[in-house]
Amino acid sequence: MEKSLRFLLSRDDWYHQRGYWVLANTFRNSGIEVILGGIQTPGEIAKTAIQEDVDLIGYRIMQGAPGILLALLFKKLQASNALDIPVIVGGIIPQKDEVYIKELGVKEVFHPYSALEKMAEQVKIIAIKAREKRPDDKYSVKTLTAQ
Ligand code: B12
Repeated sequence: MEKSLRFLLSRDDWYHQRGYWVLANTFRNSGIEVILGGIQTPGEIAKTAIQEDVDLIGYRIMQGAPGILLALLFKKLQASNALDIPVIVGGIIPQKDEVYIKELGVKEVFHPYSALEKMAEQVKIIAIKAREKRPDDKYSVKTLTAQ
């Protein structure tokens, strides 16, 4: 049986919403099931991701502290044995922070003017690879194909 990819999209900021909605729409149009987390703390993101059994977490960060937020998120995921859920990040991410958050475990960072359809294809590959590596009993469905 095939299960479509499920992504959680969360953000840290009330003011800059446009990129978040544009991206949610792009992912949906490319066949991804999108869970809209809205504005969430790292702890809330980890909890929602596990409850909703998602294949990927997308976190939009605008407010200048990506290192702190992501260190917390990975800590929460680790505490729940859920580090196998890949995390991608978008928004305004300074270069020095990008290096650090990738060291923490972020799979990809998307900046302003990233091409939307290309992003969707890239993140699907990240999510599929991660799902293939998960233990069989962690998710009920084992196979899927990119749409
Ligand atoms: C429109 C805009 C606003 C609007 C937002 C309207 C809305 N509803 O979204 C308003 C007027 C509210 C606004 C306010 C402010 N803004 Co403003 N704003 C912008 C602007 C011009 C465009 C943002 C935008 O919508 N782009 C279009 C979307 C589609 O693209 P995007 O957001 O870049 O998203 C791309 C990627 O980031 C990524 N992505 C986006 N979301 C996600 C989510 C996930 C999960 C993933 C994986 C990827 C991803 O994919 C997209 C694909 O290309 C940018 C400058 C710029 N050119 O980027 C400044 C900018 C973001 N704003 C900025 C600032 C400083 C502010 C203010 C603080 C200004 C002020 N002093 O009041 C306030 C915020 C107030 C506050 N308390 O926080 C700075 C941010 C600097 C920073 N964080 O380091 C910028 C970069 C301008 C600048 N050069 O200084 N802003």
